[in-house]
Amino acid sequence: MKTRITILFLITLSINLLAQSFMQNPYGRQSISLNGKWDALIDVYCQGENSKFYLNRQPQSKTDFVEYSFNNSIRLDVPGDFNSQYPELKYYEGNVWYHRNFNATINPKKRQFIYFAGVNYLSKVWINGKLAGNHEGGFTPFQFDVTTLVKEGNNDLVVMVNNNRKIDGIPALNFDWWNYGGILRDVFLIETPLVYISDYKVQLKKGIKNTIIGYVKLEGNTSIQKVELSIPELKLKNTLTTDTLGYVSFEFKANPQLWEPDLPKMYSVTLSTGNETVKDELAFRTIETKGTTILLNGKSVFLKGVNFHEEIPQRMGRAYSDADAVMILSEVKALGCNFARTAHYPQNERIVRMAEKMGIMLWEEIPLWQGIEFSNPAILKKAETMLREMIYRDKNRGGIVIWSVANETRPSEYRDKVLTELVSLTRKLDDTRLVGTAFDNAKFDKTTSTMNLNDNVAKVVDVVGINKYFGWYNPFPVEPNQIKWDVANDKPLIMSEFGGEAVYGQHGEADVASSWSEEYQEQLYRNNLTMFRNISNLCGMSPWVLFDFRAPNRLHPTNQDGWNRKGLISDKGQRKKAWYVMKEFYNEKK
Ligand code: GCB
Repeated sequence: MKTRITILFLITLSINLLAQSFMQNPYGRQSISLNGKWDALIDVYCQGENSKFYLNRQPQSKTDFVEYSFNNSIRLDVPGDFNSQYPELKYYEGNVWYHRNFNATINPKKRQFIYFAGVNYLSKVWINGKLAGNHEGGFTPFQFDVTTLVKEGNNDLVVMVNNNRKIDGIPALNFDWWNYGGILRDVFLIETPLVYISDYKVQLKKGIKNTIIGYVKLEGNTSIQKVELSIPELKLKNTLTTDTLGYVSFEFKANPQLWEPDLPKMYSVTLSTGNETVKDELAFRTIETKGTTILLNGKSVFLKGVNFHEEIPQRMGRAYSDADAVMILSEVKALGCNFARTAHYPQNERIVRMAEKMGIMLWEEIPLWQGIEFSNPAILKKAETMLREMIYRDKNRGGIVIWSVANETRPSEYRDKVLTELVSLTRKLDDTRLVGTAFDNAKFDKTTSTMNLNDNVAKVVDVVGINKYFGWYNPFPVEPNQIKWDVANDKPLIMSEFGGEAVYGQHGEADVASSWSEEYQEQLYRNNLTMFRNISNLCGMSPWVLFDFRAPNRLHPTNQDGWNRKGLISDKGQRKKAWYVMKEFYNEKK
């Protein structure tokens, strides 16, 4: 009896760990794209809910009138942030109402979902005047089952988006990037059978190159059912049988060619029930640490990386398409990188998938960025949800090697507790990748000329990321080659950020920070690379940052004017002198 209860408890627990509010791989589904022009009302004084904009009411009689209308309103491109679409919206933070119509065909044997790949920050969705649901968080997907709300023919879809920064938000009130609001990413109407494949994981077992593990989860009125999993190129075809809750886990032998940056091999994988087929492209690789090294497929690897935001600087807006992903990632490759940090939030799935195809390992993190109110219990809950959503979405992306739970948070009792819980949740959700976080509190000890880090969270992660701006926010305390490092010396260390600002085409003294010159930035990079030679557990680096990016808090009128100028590449795409320093370093680095 006791064992049965324990087994039941474990099944429920594993299903709860999986439980998510959206399906795996929207791109492999039967869907209609709802991208395109949407009508929009800019609701500065937040009247829309009171006035029930979601009803999209039309005057009913000669004496009737309505004080809002989506007809002849401005129109916004979806996907895309609203700030970059009209000059008046550049700094806008607040409510925007989006509206569009779509056609649907009703089939009683099907379910309909509306799937949003990312809306910043709060969203509330109505179909035909009825609430479908709401979501908090700007960088992860969500979906609603709208089977009972959608009708045959023409349907009315209204979304209220709010991108106000808030003290209990993640990120919170202040962050160093543009607070782009709106329906930032793809929107789909997805049709599935009544019982459908909601989730699956197909990856190599932790550290084992010839064993594929995973699970399939069906959603709906489930019963014991067969699911066929096939990987034709490996001549693999397995028939799995779910339990009554629609869940089945598996483990089988296989000998895939392993994914690596120089040869990013991908396999087509198909999952089918009698009623549905979902296809994906998957990479198989192992990632582990051994002492102070990182092992990719059992071999030591140095992560030659760079940071980037989900932004197209030339367009001054969010990146959302495959073409955008190629633009950013081809510059990552051109620098000689095999690794990138998608700062500071889960970027769109197109970028993550493209990086994997192009052979770029990724560090992905949730936007727990400085200034977070850790003493507020709501924060842990929200952070857990964002972490679950990130890992849930990307657990099949072999290109992702590190999950990061935060960036630059101040140690405190609350913060240590929250981050430690997030680290352990990460491991429960996915034990096949490394867990890390970026710290900015490594300190220089004058008496010993040594960098130290005193932080409880560093003890619980697999890899320690250090952000250190020597040469910019702090001058080098002694000559770069004199600085010794004794930070987390029992595990791999990644210099997850370093750099300084320079305006492309601006020339000046290489030792004067306020010249904002390419020469100063170039020398700063050389000095940092000199210092890094003294870090014996250094396993990788990601300079800050690939492109100049927009940040409204950067107020120097001539050198910044709303841009963070730490890019190795300018907002117009020109490579600064420091770019060549990094390029040469990566070319030579084994
Ligand atoms: C940091 C942050 C990053 C900033 C950068 C800077 O430490 O992690 O988000 O943009 O410094 O430029 O100051």
